[in-house]
Amino acid sequence: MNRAIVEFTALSLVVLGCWVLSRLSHRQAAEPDGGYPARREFDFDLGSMWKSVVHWTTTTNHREIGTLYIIFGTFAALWGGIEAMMMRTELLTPNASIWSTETYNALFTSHGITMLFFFVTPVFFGIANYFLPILIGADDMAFPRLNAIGFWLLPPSLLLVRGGLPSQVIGQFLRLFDVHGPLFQFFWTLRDPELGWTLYTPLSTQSSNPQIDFLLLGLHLSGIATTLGAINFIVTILYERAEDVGFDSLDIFCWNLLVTSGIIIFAFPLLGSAAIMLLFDRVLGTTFYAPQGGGALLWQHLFWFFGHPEVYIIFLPATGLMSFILPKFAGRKLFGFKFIVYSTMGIGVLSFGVWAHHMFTTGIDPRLRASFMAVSIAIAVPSAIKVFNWITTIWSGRVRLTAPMVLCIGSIGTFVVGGVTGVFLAVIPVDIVLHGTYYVVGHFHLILMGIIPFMMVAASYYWYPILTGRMYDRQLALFQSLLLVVGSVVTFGTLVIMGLLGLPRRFAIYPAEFASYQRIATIGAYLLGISVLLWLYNMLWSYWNGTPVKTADVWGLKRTHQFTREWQWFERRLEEKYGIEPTEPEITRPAATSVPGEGSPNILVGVEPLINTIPRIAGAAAIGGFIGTMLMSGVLFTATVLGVFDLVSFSDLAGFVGEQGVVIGYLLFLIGGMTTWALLFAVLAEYLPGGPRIITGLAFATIISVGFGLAFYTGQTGLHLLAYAVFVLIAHWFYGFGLSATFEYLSERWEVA
Ligand code: HEM
Ligand SMILES: [Cu+2]
Repeated sequence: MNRAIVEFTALSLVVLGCWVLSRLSHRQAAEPDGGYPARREFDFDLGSMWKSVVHWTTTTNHREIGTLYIIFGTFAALWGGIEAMMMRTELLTPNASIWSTETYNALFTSHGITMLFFFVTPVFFGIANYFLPILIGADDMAFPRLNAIGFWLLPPSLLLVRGGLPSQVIGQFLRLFDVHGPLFQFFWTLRDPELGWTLYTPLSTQSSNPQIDFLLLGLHLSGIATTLGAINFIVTILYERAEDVGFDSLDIFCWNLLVTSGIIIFAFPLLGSAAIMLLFDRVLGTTFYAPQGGGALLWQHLFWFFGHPEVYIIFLPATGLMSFILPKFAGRKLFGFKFIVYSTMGIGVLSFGVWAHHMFTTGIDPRLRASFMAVSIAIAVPSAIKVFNWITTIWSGRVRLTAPMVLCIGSIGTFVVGGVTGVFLAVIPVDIVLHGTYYVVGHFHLILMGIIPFMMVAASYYWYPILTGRMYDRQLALFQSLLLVVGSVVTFGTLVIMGLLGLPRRFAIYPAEFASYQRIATIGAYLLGISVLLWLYNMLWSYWNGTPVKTADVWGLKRTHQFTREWQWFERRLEEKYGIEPTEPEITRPAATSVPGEGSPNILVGVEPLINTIPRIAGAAAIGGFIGTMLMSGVLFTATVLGVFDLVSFSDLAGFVGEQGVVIGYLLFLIGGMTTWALLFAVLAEYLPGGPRIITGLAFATIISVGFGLAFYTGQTGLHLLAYAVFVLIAHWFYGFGLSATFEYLSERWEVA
């Protein structure tokens, strides 16, 4: 099939569908009721259309620019999403029967680039533009015009990066009319590149497709746009806060944006420089990445020095949204606010020190490799702190299962598996086996899909009343959220399994025995696609037909004193515009207390004594970790003797680290077990919720075992598989038990923790 035409048609159909839907829903739109006006009619006379074009292209209002960003990002998401569906359709059969292998290569390249640069960052910038000034009590961004420029650089950069597809469509169109000559040739030579989103040299220097040059320029331009935006956020947060917003009372979403913007400032200029050097190699004959210059490894170092921070650039705003939204529906304050801020900053710094974990298999010096392994594992600690704080926030809260909350919980689940698989990839021996397989694709999609769009959708529901003054269809939203979670787990969980079974990534053709797995993944992907369309439908339809909100306290946030600034702003607006009076709930309860069982323990009290006791309790924690790890090893050895756990391949893996592989591997395992989790436990021990610490320990161990089980799965089936899973679980329970029991015991005798 002709890919360009199919893709172009599908995208046009979705966009057209949105337009038709908005026309239809507007025709049926509810009559005005009382003080609440119906939406304005679409005006079709040229004069007013021109006026609104001028208005929207010249606006410097942060909320309007935010809206533009969100619409642009949604469009890019649909484009990239259609490509994802096309790839999964191709993978239904083991041979390349629907698209050619070249087309498949082009599809995964443009899918990745579109999603990372034109969907995720713009949508987060949109949300930030809309809400950041409101959340910090500013009138607008610090540099409104720079803000507008930052946005308007994006459409041309998208066109430069994705020019291959439109030009191919135009070329085919011209051919219909039998046009020849240089114009025709021009459109015919540009094609979507087939490089992968990492643009690895020497492929990217040698490929003759001129579209790659445009792509590099476009990436450069989008980098400039992103950097401008980041500077604006930083200055706005530093200088435009209202008098009563100090850094201690800056909300968690803005904190995350601040750190993200900081990372952007260091990461994107680097990408820009590296891309320009690549462009020079291609068109001016320089030799930056040629063997006589820096070689192909230079590109990889430069690219990943940008690339790893980039994954956090797109991940941190999502965690910010989670930390912001989750407490509202858990009915209690965010647990461990300070620790979440610290962990965010920690990630910001560490993210620049781990890039070479993407290059473990390139033959860099083993001693260098080992240090990158250590830092990569260390970066999991701040990520884990976030997860524990979220779980703990839910733990003794009173959860309301609205659509945003379903997405928050689903996100935590997918992030845990995504994060733990990441930790395993950070271990050199495991990475050597799994690098280049679907396992990696599963790892990053569980995070990229399982927290970023989840949180964007959650935010779109949570703030829908502020954005539109109406409520979305809640039933549909609940269904859509569930479908999104299920679709992601099915799709990307299957990818992890296929990777463990050894299927290499980035091939259109694959061995036939994987066909049924691929089909399951594709079905999951279609569920995702349907879920996205349902979301789009809900957003558009409810814009015209949703029930108008009658109070600003849509979510009952006043009850738990969580009626944050953006809602207060909304309340004032409702009163000014429609005369809707503020409401007060009958009963309120504290969102945080230190009384057990009532609200949350307040971590802000007593940070200092905690820090003083850390050295003392760390020792106790290490003992617990040692006992636990010993017990865990015992269970795993038993499982080996029974033949359900494959110790041989497990210890073979350790051999990759160095000569004394097995011993070093085991020592690493032991020391890791004794310190990492034990320290986490020690730091949080005082605040661990839910009654006995032992239950908490077991619960956390259960969570960790999922990732472990997946990572060290060696192909067991049937009863063996069951036994394997049971042993992994028991081993981790022993670990959790050893750790928490030691704590429980010591806390009575020594008053540790
Ligand atoms: C919890 C800490 C994390 C660790 C230790 C970790 C570790 C790793 C490692 C070692 C790889 C390289 C695998 C290989 O190519 O063989 C990798 C790949 C990747 N990770 Fe993570 N990761 C973590 C979190 C994240 C997060 C939060 C994101 C995104 C938001 C992410 C996105 C990616 C992406 C996109 C790739 C694949 C890049 C590519 O080859 O195309 N990771 N991760
Ligand atoms: Cu990385």
